[in-house]
Amino acid sequence: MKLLKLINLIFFIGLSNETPLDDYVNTPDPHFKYDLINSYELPGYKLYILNMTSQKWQDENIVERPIWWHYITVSVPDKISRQDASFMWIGGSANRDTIPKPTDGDVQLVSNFSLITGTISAVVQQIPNQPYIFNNDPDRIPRTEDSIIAWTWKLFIQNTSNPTILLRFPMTKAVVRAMDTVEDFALKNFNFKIKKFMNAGKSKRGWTTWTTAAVDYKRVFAAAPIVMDLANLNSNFHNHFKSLGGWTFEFYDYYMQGILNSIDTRELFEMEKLIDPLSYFDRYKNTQILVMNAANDEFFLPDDTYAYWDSLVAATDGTVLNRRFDNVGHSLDGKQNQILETLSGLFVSTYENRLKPRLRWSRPNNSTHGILRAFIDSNNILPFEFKCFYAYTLKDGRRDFRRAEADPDNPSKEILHPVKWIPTKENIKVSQDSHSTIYEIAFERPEKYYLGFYLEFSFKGVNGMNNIVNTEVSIIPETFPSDDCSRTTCNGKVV
Ligand SMILES: *[C@@H]1O[C@H](CO)[C@@H](O)[C@H](O)[C@H]1NC(C)=O
Ligand SMILES: *[C@@H]1O[C@H](CO)[C@@H](O)[C@H](O)[C@H]1NC(C)=O
Ligand SMILES: *[C@@H]1O[C@H](CO)[C@@H](O)[C@H](O)[C@H]1NC(C)=O
Ligand SMILES: *[C@@H]1O[C@H](CO)[C@@H](O)[C@H](O)[C@H]1NC(C)=O
Ligand SMILES: CC(=O)N[C@H]1CO[C@H](CO)[C@@H](O)[C@@H]1O
Repeated sequence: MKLLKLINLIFFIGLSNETPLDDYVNTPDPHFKYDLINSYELPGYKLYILNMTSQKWQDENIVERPIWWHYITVSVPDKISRQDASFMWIGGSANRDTIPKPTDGDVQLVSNFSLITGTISAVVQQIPNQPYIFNNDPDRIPRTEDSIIAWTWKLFIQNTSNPTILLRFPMTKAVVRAMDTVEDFALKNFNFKIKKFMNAGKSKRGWTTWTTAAVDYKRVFAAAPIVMDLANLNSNFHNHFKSLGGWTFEFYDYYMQGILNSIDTRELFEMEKLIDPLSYFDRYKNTQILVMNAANDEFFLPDDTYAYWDSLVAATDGTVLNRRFDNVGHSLDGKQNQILETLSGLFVSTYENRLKPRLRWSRPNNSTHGILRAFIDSNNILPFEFKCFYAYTLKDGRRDFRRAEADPDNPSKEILHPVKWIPTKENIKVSQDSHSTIYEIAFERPEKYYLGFYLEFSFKGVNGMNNIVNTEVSIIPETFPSDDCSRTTCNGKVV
């Protein structure tokens, strides 16, 4: 008995059991195929546009159009530095959009990436393959983005016996099939044997980055989920309610579908087991994860990380990295170049197994001050620059750092909420102990409103690119402006 248990432990240590998400993704679908539909010869690289059918999701009784297809744009640079790795950018857009062109934003991102790194790079679009009309939807609305996700969450919460109804399932499968497609295309056309991928995407595509890295952990060697860190969902829902006294206007679809009444229910916990990144952290042991967030995100809060960061550090042996972009909302508008630099730096340094920044921190607040203390090990590279960003919230009653808020007179509209993050190098104390260089900043607890602050470190990376990493955001005072909720008292209002 004991021996059997031990053997089981040895086999299963570090890997959660197969979940219905693994089963769904790994089940072959006879609809899977791809065709080359266009190509371009451009200075330094070629683009190949593929039309890939990933799967049939549900059937005609549930959805009007169950076949999922996707444009995949593959960028092949003339000068290839490595043939066995690739980058997959997870893109959105709708299934009625035109065939991708070299000037499209996502196509430019992967083209630039392939030129900088000398690797085949691709963007897969129509994740999800929207818009969608559900047959049991009395309004028969063509749904997109959060409206579809909220609808499928509602269907799952009503009847948890069919997990594949969750949109995360086909979204994840489509990206895994996109990797299969690029692998096959590169082998047949160039005789390159791609064995590993780095994945990245924003928002819903960021969540799909987490789940793809989980189900395909052997192939995904690096993953950068961007503006999507609501891991530990139920716990973070509480954080949102206590911080905002309601729900950000960006959660409108979830609010309207009554999803927020399900907080603390068995159904929500069932859903977490299937699609919450936290449920899959033990799959990321050998994957370089870089979590990128916006300091003024309208969906998410700066301290959402408190609910999962330590677990992620433990699961990845401390290799996980954190990047926060100041003074920008969920769209990350204007940060395209920095995202490109961060992604290409991550790819090359991980592929080449170069020394990466290793940053730890703690928040040893005392009775008068909020304190943030960051540690960089002595045997690591040191930053050539460091600074702090801090910001005050704007009004009573909310711990709210968003770029925009709901118009109180018309909650379906948003108005600007200009929280400003200010950079400073003053008052950062640098010291040494036998193991590390220590950077410490302290702020007095404000008498009014909330104060957020975090540290930023810039390291010299490969090919002249910089690696910038951040600590979590500290928020003082540590109190919350609103009472917590449970189940139906969570419905609240939109703010
Ligand atoms: C892509 O494939 C889908 C599914 O087979 C098809 O409906 C669509 O017309 C194709 N699009 C193009 C541009 O070939
Ligand atoms: C990529 O390259 C294009 C020109 O080909 C350029 O306009 C664009 O700003 C570059 N950067 C990003 C992040 O896409
Ligand atoms: C839940 O869905 C399953 C099929 O997935 C069905 O067999 C069952 O009857 C449904 N239960 C309810 C209460 O509708
Ligand atoms: C709290 O820490 C700050 C910063 O180190 C320090 O200036 C202050 O004296 C401390 N307060 C107390 C009560 O220890
Ligand atoms: C003394 C004190 O108030 N310490 C607080 C510092 O902040 C953390 C949260 O980040 C609280 O848990 C501590 O109570």
